[in-house]
Formats: sequence, structure tokens, C-alpha cells
Amino acid sequence: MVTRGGNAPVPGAAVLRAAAGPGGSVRAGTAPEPAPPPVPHSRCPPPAPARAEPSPQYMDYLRMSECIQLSFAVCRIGIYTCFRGLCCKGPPPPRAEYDLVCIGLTGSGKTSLLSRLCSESPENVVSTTGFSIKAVPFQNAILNVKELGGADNIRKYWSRYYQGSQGVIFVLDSASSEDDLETARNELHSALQHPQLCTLPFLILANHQDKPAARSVQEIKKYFELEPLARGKRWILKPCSLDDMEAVKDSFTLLINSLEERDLEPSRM
Ligand SMILES: Nc1nc2c(ncn2[C@@H]2O[C@H](COP(=O)(O)OP(=O)(O)OP(=O)(O)O)[C@@H](O)[C@H]2O)c(=O)[nH]1
Ligand SMILES: [Mg+2]
Repeated sequence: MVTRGGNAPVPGAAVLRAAAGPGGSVRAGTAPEPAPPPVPHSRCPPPAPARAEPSPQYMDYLRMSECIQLSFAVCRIGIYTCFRGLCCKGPPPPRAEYDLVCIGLTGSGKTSLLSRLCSESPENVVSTTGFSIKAVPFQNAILNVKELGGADNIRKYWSRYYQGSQGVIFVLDSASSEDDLETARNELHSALQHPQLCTLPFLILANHQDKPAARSVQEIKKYFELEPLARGKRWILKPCSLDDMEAVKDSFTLLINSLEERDLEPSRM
């Protein structure tokens, strides 16, 4: 009987050692594999495997998905803009403000007209002693109107309150007595020639037109000698009465236009 003893080399042992892990263990049942060839030491990375060209269908799909994303982005911007327009409206632009002086004999209707323009009741209107100021709102402007009382003892102080005015409202009673009409004419002429008012726009309201004795606008224009006296000035003469506030508002709109035009004149910029 032949026994192989001790350290005798066993065929295939070298192969088994090469396949063993760091601990030298060998998985049971695994077949021995040949060692991989040594990697050549080089600085160049190994060449990348050649990539296959994307198919035309794939390119079409990519283009379509880009188009869809772009469409979504445009829609999102559109919806956001609409939402902002509907829900997040900013404050309206500030309205221009003008300081005006309102004069005319007592009883001509200054307080009554201004109260109606401010949506206040013209009932219980009392004669103005001294002056009163009202902010009269219009769509595109606010008029800060200083009304000066028209009684005899107040009229002599009118000119003290002219400073800073940007326009003048003169109210007259179209149905007044001849004497009162003459007084009104003298007061209007003084105002038209006053250094602080002579360059300003004038709105002349021939009020009390609802009364049978009221003079027409043509009569008043002639009697007040407006054509020769106010030539070259900005003046507007309009008939009106408390009954027809739409006509009064239209007259004020013309005055506001005149104030705006004056604002835009190059000499004032
Ligand atoms: N029939 C008629 N009455 C008016 C008209 N306008 C004003 N009145 C009346 O005239 C009276 C005098 O009106 P006021 O508004 O106080 O006149 P005023 O110009 O402010 O007078 P003073 O403040 O004293 O300068 C009131 O009784 C008004 O009701 C009008 O167009 N027609
Ligand atoms: Mg008054």
C-alpha cells in the first residue's frame, strides 16, 4: 500500500491557491478559473464603449416632450398674468388736484351747487360768512374749491383769498334785478383783471335758469361784455340750475380740461 506523506505536492494545488481569497479559503464546489491577464499600466483611460446612435423615433419623442413642456410653461405664465390682472389690481393712479376760488353775489347759488356736486343735501344751506372749502371729486380730478361769501361786507375782502388759485368759478343769478346784475358784472370784471386771477381759466355759471325771469346765455354774454373783455383768456360761460346737475358737471369737466391744458403749456413746465 502506498501512502503519500506530509508535504508532498498535490497536482493542481497552485491553481487552488491562486483562486483562494485573502484568507486563503476556497469556496467549496467552485471550479478553478484562470487568472485575469495583467492590466497594462498606461495614463490613457480605456476607450469608452461605442454608444449606439439614438433612433429617429427616440429623437421625435424628445422633441415632442420639449414642445409639451414649453406649452405648459407658456400656459402657466398666461394663467398667472390673468390672475394678477383680475385679483391683484393695484391702486388707481392718483387724481390731479386743483385749487379754485368760487365767487359771486350772495344768493347766486355757490354753496348749493357745490353741495350738490359733493352729493350733500342743498337743504338748510345758509349764507356763507367768510369762506368755506370743499373737495369736489370728479372722475379724473379733485377740485379744492374755496367759496367766498358774496355779501356786501365780505366782497371787499375777496382778493385776500385769491393767492394760490389755479382757476376761478363765478356764479351769477340769471334772474336777479338789474342792479344786482350790474354789481355782478363789476365784480366779474374786477376778477378778470386782477393780477392773481387774470391768467387763470374762468368758469362762469349763469345759474337760476329754471326761473322764468332768467336771462339767456347770449343776453348775459352781451351784457357782461365778455367777448371784448375776456378776449385771449380762457373762459367758459354756461347756463345752469340746481335742477340740472348733469349740465353743471359737464361745465366743470370743461373747466378741468382747461386746467389740464394749462398744466401742459410749455411755459409752465
Ligand atoms: N330756483 C333756484 N334756486 C336756487 C338755485 N341755486 C340756488 N338757489 C337757491 O338760492 C338760495 C341761495 O343759495 P346759496 O347756495 O346759499 O347762495 P350762495 O351763493 O352760496 O350765497 P352766499 O353764501 O351768501 O354768498 C338758496 O335758497 C338756494 O336754494 C337755482 O338754480 N334755482
Ligand atoms: Mg354760500
